[in-house]
Amino acid sequence: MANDASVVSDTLSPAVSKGSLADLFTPPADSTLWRKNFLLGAATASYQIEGAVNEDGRLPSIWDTFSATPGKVLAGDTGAVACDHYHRWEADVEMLVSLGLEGYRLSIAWPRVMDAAGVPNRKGLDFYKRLLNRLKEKGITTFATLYHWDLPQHLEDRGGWLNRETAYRFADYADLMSRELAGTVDAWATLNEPWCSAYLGYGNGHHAPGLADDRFATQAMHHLLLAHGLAVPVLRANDPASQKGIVANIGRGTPNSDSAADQRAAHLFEVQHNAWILDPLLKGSYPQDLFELWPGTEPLVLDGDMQTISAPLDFLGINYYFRTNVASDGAHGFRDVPLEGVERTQMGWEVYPDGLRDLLTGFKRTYHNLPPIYITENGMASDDQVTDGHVEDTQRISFLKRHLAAVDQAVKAGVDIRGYFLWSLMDNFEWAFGYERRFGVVHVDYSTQKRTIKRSAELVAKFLKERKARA
Ligand code: IFM
Repeated sequence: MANDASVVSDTLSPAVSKGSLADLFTPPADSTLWRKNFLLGAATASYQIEGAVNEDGRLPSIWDTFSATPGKVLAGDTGAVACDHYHRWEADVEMLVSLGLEGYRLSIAWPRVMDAAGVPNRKGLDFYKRLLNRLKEKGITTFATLYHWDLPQHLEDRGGWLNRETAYRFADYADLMSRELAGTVDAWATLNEPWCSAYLGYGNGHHAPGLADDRFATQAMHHLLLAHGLAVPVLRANDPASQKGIVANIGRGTPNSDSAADQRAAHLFEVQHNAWILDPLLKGSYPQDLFELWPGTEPLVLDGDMQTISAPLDFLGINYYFRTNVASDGAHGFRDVPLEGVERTQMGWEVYPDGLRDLLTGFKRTYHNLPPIYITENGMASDDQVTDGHVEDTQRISFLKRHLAAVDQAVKAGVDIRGYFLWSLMDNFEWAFGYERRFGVVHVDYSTQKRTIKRSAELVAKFLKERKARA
């Protein structure tokens, strides 16, 4: 099906060529960004863009169930149609190529490629084969995430991530995908943001499957990480030439005062958001402070699990969005103390690029075996409107420039960062916030599926073109 995307032409729109907006984005001459081998790409995820939830044998996922439950998603939105990427993928790839982006991070929908008995669904597999082959033909570096939250509902019906068996089913799924897609994927990420799957899905219920118990969160996290650890050797065996890693969302917590209690609160915030994932992966143990925060929530860990989970990684994907200012809650934990007068995005998230730099340099100090890093997501939501065919997303342009500068500072401080993916290529289904929050560098009109390149994407394209010309 044809797409109505207006792709970037050789002539930039007048506002960009005038220079002022371009200057808002262009990195300084000594920036790492100018290095040709620093990968710049964009990211998406299956449930957020594909739609076609009932086509070609796709089975229901937990997000189909959750979004169909009244009150769970803003305005009752669902991913049933989303960006209709399942039908428009060819034009979407053309759009990505026209922007000069060098990398594309996508995810595979588990319920599209395998049935409850583990039998492959050829039609679903063919979709990803066509897509990945086309990306390779176009010279795009491909990052494929196996699990970006769309668990098959039949697995949730048997306990989902609370059931240890799900980790073994995930390894079977990784086996199928890496046998079928070997050679078309440059980098495999097992999981996207296990913190969100575990905590938002099973700890506070804001995401599918909507359960709320801290004990569930820690057990679900353990099974997610076990699934990751079981999948890594399978991916290595089936597709040795590719990189294997995992994607973690990280959060910066800063203390509301110099008091020891608030300092401790900020530390615990980062334990809950970062060490909970990174310690088991990189140290082979859970941070004990986590169980001080949530007494009695130690997950059931069997002999050998931590060794499985801490299998060496080729890369670590890092997703960063904002910081949280916290104070002691007067007991063992922390509470958010939102700062006033700071810049925020449409999500209400504070714009805080230094947090990205500080976390990255901190990880380098903490984890001696820190693998090479890709920033697998960074970006912001704004209430973007199309006016006279253009979208002036000025705040995003400045946001990207400042976060890319933070990445550059971290590289210069010695952190091995190999690339950066914009979140997101296009506006999409933002989970519990539905379609209201727009994270794309391309605008999507959901009533017509028309794509409009936003000014931010034009500037990224302009920069990439200049970088290519200089190489
Ligand atoms: O849209 C999400 C994405 O799926 C996972 N990381 C955060 C993004 C913005 O909330």
